[in-house]
Amino acid sequence: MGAAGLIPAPVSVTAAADGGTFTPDTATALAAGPGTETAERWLRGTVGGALGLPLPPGPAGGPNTITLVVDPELAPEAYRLTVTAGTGAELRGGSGTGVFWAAQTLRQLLGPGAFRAAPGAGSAIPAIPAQTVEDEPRFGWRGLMLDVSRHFTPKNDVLRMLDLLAAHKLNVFHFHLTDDQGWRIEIKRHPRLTEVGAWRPRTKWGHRQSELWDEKPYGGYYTQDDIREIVAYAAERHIRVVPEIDLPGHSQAAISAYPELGNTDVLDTSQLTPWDNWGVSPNVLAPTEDVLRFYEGVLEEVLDLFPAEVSPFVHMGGDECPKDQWKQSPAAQARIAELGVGDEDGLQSWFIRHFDTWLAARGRRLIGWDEILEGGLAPGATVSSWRGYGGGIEAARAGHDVVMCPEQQVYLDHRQDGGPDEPMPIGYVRTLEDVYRFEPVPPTLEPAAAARILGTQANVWTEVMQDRSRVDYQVFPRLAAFAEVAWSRLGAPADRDWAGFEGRMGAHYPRLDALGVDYRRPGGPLPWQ
Ligand code: TNX
Repeated sequence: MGAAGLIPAPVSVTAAADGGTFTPDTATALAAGPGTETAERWLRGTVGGALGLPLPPGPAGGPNTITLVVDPELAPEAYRLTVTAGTGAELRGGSGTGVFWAAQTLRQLLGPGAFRAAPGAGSAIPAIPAQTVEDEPRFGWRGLMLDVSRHFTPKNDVLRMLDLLAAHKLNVFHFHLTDDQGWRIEIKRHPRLTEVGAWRPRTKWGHRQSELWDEKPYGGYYTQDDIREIVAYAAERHIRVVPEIDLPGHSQAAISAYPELGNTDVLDTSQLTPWDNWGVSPNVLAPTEDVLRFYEGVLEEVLDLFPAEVSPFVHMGGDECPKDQWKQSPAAQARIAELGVGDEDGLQSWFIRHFDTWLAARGRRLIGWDEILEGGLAPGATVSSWRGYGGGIEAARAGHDVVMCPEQQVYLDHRQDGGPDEPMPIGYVRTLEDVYRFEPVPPTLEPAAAARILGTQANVWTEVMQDRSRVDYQVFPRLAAFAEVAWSRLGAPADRDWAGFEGRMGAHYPRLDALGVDYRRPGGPLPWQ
């Protein structure tokens, strides 16, 4: 274990033979080479602000200087961080992204004070031992999915979450923007999606300790300017944002805003409100050309808000689409015959294939939950494997890209202890150690198929998380273990150095404390949680 307790663990840390140290002080300069602007701004603003260091510009390699360099000899996300006794630190990355990850490591070496918003009283800047850190991520897709539909995450809390992802070297933010219980993104050509679809009349679900049942209206949404701000803030931190517009199920909020989107021959959809209950609404989209046109209009605005450089991927959901309404609807049955898609699974596949083609024509890629395998996978689709590994294995063997996020392993809404005091006691028990032993690539997978696994993400469904502190509690500290699984090469689950990780967490908790994260304490929930 490195003395600084780096998380995620780097490839290697080599202590310098001279045993000396480097202590940044007010004279420390920042020398930023071409392509390192994001790391420069972040170091000056975030670390400089925390420690009260102005970090004025200076010449590369100058005395007492932090030097940032892009070196194309390294892989784009790789970096080498060299701390030289008495002299300074060099952050050398394969691209601006690698330099940015090196800056995250430097912050950890600078101690918990570097995680505050301003210098704490008497917080001295620690001496950093001279050393070289070599590092490179295992996976290119290291993500977190946040459900902002079941409970709305205010914009500033989203920005804060992006900061927390960057601090853990995670680089994909999957933004679950629509669901039965609320539509959260402003769409100018369909204003009722947020005027009506963002507000449910009440919240009719709850758990023993979570007190969620509420007769009051609930909601919220992001304006297009909010979305642009979130996307720009993420890009500045080398995080890609993948928007999700979920269809053809999980669509009751949209149908309540525009009743013609529903199966009007079996239900008077004009009476719907966004779903006020837990679980999956039976009210799904009607399989019509008009519905496709409506969602193409939505996607045109989404593509404009989430440029391809930020993410080529658009998530179209496809999960848990109840088929009963299509079975009962004469219009849907007629469409099955007319389209020649065989059955209701074929209809679902027809939706996804349409948007796969539509997105591809615009230079984008469709990603969807593993139910999109049912009825035939769209040719260009990438699969988020959530019902276990099976869907991901099948898709990877068929030559599709895959993001592994099995609910049994990395659903952070699920409880982290089996005891009676957990404030949100749902789902599988997944302790910090369980997450640490999660392996995204099934060992039985042939190498060619394993190469299709882009990476992994943890998913945060917010049915039982009504505010920031609940989200913090469920996500941390498990996200630290998850980040290490996604970034570091840890070997087979049984061989992982859990004790070593726990030891490094001893250095990580004070960082989370300095950041004001309401994480679950190792001993269990605090009395008010
Ligand atoms: C399944 S994962 C869902 C979500 C729920 C979650 C609760 C997925 C694609 N669908 O709609 O929120 O379980 O754990």
